[in-house]
Amino acid sequence: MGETRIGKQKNILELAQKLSQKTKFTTDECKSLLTIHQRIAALGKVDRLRFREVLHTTFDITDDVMLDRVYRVFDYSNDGIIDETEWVEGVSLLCRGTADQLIDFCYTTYDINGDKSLAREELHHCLKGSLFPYSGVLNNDELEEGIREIVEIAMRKLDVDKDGQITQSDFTAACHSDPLLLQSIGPCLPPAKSLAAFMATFTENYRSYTSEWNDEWKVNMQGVSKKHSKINRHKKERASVASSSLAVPTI
Ligand SMILES: [Ca+2]
Ligand SMILES: [Ca+2]
Repeated sequence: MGETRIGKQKNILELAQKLSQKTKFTTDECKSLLTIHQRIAALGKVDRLRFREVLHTTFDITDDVMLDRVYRVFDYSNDGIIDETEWVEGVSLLCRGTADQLIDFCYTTYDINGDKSLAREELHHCLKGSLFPYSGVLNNDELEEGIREIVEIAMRKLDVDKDGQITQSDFTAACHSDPLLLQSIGPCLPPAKSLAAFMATFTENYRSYTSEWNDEWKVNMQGVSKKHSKINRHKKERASVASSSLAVPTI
């Protein structure tokens, strides 16, 4: 029994070291995340339903359509299970992704058929969750009209070159000019407060959930450095921890 346990710990350490080179987490942080994954998996395989629960309770993603979409993006091997690697890589992106990585994540979430273009049907599918709270108030026709209106607003805002489809470069350009457009097709990222609460369970280097987080993010979007803020000091500490412990530059 003892040997098996030691063997398991060795495997976790090796995997954590490997993942620390592919993500923005240190080996210790990866180990903690792998332990969290083990706890989730101890209750049953981490399939769609279980992972939706995790996204809902831990990351406070509540939109029904977005829960499924985010699960699909995490499960990039497309085998119906969120394995340890998919878990750590996905969480790394949510917790420490750059502005461009987050834009890419949101775009992939919205691009249901994966053809690198967002059509009206995809917007319609993603945005219908936003009107669920009104399903008892509005009748079906009113709901449908409401969704169609929101789709048209999104098209106007995001189809920058006005060719009738939202390409990734349209979306990226739109988000850089207005960061609030990032989740305009559906709330697929955890609120900063939930993210900070989750990160506080396994690392000291996490974003504060004060309004400064949003400021930092907006500055990051514009590629401007903001050296005086407390958050940026955290960021620098984080970067130095990362560069001292990672052999390969993180993604
Ligand atoms: Ca998978
Ligand atoms: Ca598409």
